[in-house]
Amino acid sequence: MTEVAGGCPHDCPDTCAWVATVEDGVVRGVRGVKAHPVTAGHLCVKVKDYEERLYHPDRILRPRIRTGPKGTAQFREASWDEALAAAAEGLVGAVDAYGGLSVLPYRYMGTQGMLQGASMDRRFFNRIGASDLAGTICYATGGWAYGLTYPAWPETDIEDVPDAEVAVAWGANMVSTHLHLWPFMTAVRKRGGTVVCVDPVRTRTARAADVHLQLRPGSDAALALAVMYVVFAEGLEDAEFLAERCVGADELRERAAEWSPARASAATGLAEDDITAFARLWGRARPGFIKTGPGAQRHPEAGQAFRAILALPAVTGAWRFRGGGVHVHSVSNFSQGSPAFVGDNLRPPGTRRSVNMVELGRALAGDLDGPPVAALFVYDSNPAVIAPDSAAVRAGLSRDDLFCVVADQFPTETTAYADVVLPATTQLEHLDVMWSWGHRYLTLNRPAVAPLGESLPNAEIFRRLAKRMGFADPALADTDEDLLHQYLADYPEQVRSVLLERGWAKVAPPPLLEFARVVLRLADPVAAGIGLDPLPRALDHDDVDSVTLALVTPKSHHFLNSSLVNHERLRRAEGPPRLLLSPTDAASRGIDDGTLVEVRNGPSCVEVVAAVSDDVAPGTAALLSNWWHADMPGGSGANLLTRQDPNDLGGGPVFASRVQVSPVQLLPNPQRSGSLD
Ligand SMILES: Nc1nc2c(c(=O)[nH]1)N[C@H]1C(S)=C(S)[C@@H](COP(=O)(O)OP(=O)(O)OC[C@H]3O[C@@H](n4cnc5c(=O)[nH]c(N)nc54)[C@H](O)[C@@H]3O)O[C@H]1N2
Ligand SMILES: Nc1nc2c(c(=O)[nH]1)N[C@H]1C(S)=C(S)[C@@H](COP(=O)(O)OP(=O)(O)OC[C@H]3O[C@@H](n4cnc5c(=O)[nH]c(N)nc54)[C@H](O)[C@@H]3O)O[C@H]1N2
Ligand code: SF4
Ligand SMILES: [Mo]
Repeated sequence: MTEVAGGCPHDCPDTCAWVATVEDGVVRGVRGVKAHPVTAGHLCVKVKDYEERLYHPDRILRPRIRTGPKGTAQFREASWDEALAAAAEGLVGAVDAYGGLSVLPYRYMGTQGMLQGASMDRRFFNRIGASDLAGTICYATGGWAYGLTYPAWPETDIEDVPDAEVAVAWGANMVSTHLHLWPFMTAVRKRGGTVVCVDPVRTRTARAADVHLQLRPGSDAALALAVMYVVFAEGLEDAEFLAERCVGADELRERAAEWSPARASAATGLAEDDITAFARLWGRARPGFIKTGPGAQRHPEAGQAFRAILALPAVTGAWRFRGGGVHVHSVSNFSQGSPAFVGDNLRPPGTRRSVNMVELGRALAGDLDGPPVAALFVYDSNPAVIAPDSAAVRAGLSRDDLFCVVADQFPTETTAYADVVLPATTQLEHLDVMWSWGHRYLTLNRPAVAPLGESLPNAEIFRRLAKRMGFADPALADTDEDLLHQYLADYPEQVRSVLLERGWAKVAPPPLLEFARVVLRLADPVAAGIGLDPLPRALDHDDVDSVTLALVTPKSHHFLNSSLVNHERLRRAEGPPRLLLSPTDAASRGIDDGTLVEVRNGPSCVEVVAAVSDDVAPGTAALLSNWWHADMPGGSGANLLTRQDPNDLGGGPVFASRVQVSPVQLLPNPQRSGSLD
């Protein structure tokens, strides 16, 4: 029996360190590493039996070539030689006809590893001169808002949170999505502190918190400004911190003065007294800490909402104290690969083009400056399910004149459209190194077993493809070990040696500009330059109709985006897809618990069974993501109801919409299917 140190590859802020146990070349199990200060030896329900993913019967273990119409998932198996030849021919065909920019890589964080997620692939697409993909789909809006408000200022280290007095999960369902932060949040109770959850849904986190503020989706800015109203009105602000460290404090105070708890109550649906009580709690906390999740970024005005939330720790000077402040993500502690690492120097001279991944449907429809997308290469992502406006995405993927390669470990609703499918390895079969967006540890993952079947690590797939296409650049031949050492060169020797020896190592935050000179921007002229009100602004609720409901599409407890939805154990644990509806909204529509309902946004219609409960307030509905379309009664999932228009900051997605909900008429009706094709 041998033990191999590694870490969870999934797009989760925790990046748990694990050890795989291997016997006779077979992985018997994985378990968490107890000594890790954050992940502490506990793997979540999704990953604790990860050998199931490695040996899952659906794994793609040989290349496949399409034999039927796109979308029908009809393939024959092929050799790597044949598959690489076909992939190279398709890519060269696109480049010859329209230039490199007509090739679009589509990837996200199927794996968070640098080697299999952002190394040889980047070099390869740079060498081709492909379009760039703007990776906006998750955290762009919060990241931008943080950068605008706190230029060069590190996020609060989550290990310090127990020293706070109030810990707020603001649009963050961490008991499901960031499990290893939760003990640090609840530790504030040891000092008599309070855990608050701000969320339209009574999630697992809301239930476990001391206070739940169940606001309307998209109304966070009104709540945050009203908190500031009370803080300023009652003299709870840190005037010295505001004067010394912040620009725009006076303007912000004036803006906040427009948002009395009464006005915010009308906008948010919260009781006035609850808003005032929260404001006092926040204003008196020494200090307060806020964790914002990506979930609250899914709205048209989310950028402004985030700027308002992010101002709260500045107004009370929470940053002066250990554990105080805010955590959007911790990515800036890590290298994202130097320009040489990602192969910027390999790119042929000429123009670049950035395509917003949120607008994939439009890009595939030709709604772009410059050449059309003639070739699409998808890896580490499942856009047919996870990208907004699935109808447009699937129409684009169906184009006969689009050449499409998809590399994945499993058949997905995206591989169904591929001309060539390439089999990828899992984390237990390849080398990788992972940064984290929740904590400050790098994690090394060594392969526990050799690749199953003919599957290959992404980096090897791109190495082979580069060779097949005749690219002679030495950087395109670097091995995974070379890539690892090149990446680690961005860290101090001490981090490198600890990582290589122990499997995980804490990195120091980037050096601050001289701390005393750092200025927080509560009012921001840069914001005006990108079309935003320079001050965080909120909206009243008065222009909203009473017929439609605000739909949110948060994460499922047992899945990781659209990954793991194909695992029977997790599907059983999760139970079938459900639309959460309040008893009031259900009764007024003649809907009972268990009724099959249709959820409509304009012409788009999704069918799902209703779950009637107080977990959502009247006016809100929630459909957990990301079930695959085929898992839904009408054949379409949540993203049929979402639209491609980005929100107000950073090109982020709007995974929310206003929907009409009604019982499905059980009479035969050929138009009731939500099918996309
Ligand atoms: N189990 C599980 N864990 C995951 C994932 C998963 O799919 N499943 N996905 C991973 C990824 S990629 C990400 S980005 C993170 C996401 O982590 P979270 O942001 O915690 O997850 P979400 O469920 O998207 O959103 C959090 C909460 O925001 C609420 N919300 C929606 N709209 C608003 C709003 O306008 N205001 C406020 N205050 N709250 C709002 C939702 O009801 C939801 O409960 O989780 C990661 N971890
Ligand atoms: N409606 C709605 N839509 C959403 C969200 C939402 O809250 N609501 N959340 C959004 C968010 S926050 C995110 S981050 C995105 C996530 O969207 P994606 O990043 O696309 O995540 P997944 O759905 O998990 O798909 C990842 C795919 O990568 C594959 N994969 C994993 N490892 C490897 C590998 O090593 N090599 C290769 N070639 N493939 C691999 C997996 O098998 C899987 O099919 O979804 C977004 N979509
Ligand atoms: S999904 Fe997150 S919590 Fe679960 S094992 Fe992976 S990193 Fe840890
Ligand atoms: Mo995400």
